[in-house]
Amino acid sequence: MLTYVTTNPGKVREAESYLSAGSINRLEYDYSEIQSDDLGPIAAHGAREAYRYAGEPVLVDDAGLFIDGLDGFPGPYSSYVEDTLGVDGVWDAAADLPDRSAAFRCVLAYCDGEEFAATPDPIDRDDRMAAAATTGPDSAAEPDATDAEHGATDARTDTTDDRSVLPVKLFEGYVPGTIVAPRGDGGFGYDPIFEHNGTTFAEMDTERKNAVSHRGRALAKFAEWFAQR
Ligand code: ITT
Ligand code: NA
Repeated sequence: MLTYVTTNPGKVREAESYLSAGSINRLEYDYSEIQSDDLGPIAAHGAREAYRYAGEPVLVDDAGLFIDGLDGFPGPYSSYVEDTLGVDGVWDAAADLPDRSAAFRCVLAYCDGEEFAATPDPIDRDDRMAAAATTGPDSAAEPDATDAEHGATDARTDTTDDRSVLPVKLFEGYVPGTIVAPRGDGGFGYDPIFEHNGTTFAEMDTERKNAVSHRGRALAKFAEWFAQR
């Protein structure tokens, strides 16, 4: 049984739809989020913490909206910004940009306390990131540039605790789109202002969103890998 760790019911709805309901538990555990420009280290740190807490295989989901014309804002701060500026506030901030292109990103971090087999040659950027972020005790003891970039930074700073080097496997999904005036009442979060191929995510049902979304793509990679685990 796999435990999906999140305080966000919208994420669980999408994961259940993708992985089939009944195959995951939801654990509403608010792990600590480290400061980083990158979702990978945040998710990896969260997965280690959640695994220590739950003691069973966990999947942590860190996501964000990145608006090109605002230098990637709100990015890793998407949750905080939704709570403060709000979705309408983000639309206001983007409305006058000459170019309103944006992307959603999602990083799924899996931890079950075990090592992972060597990853085959990466086939795209997302897979390269997943491969680079698979860390064990050796990579944590001898950090390299890839490590520092992609996810094990927190493992090195927490040297008092051997368990901080728990291996974590990352799966990234990305979807490009455009920021638009809010439309639709499905989905959650920034879905009403994110348009993909003429339709906002809030105008799509869960299945249709999963077929193209950042989370759906990350879930697809995870499911393919997990089936062989
Ligand atoms: P957990 O950390 O407990 O999983 P959270 O909602 O705080 O829940 P994040 O830290 O990943 O999740 O913050 C992501 C922010 O981006 C948050 O404001 C979400 O509402 C929003 N978000 C994430 N995925 C989204 C999606 O598929 N569609 C719209 N908004 C999304
Ligand atoms: Na969060």
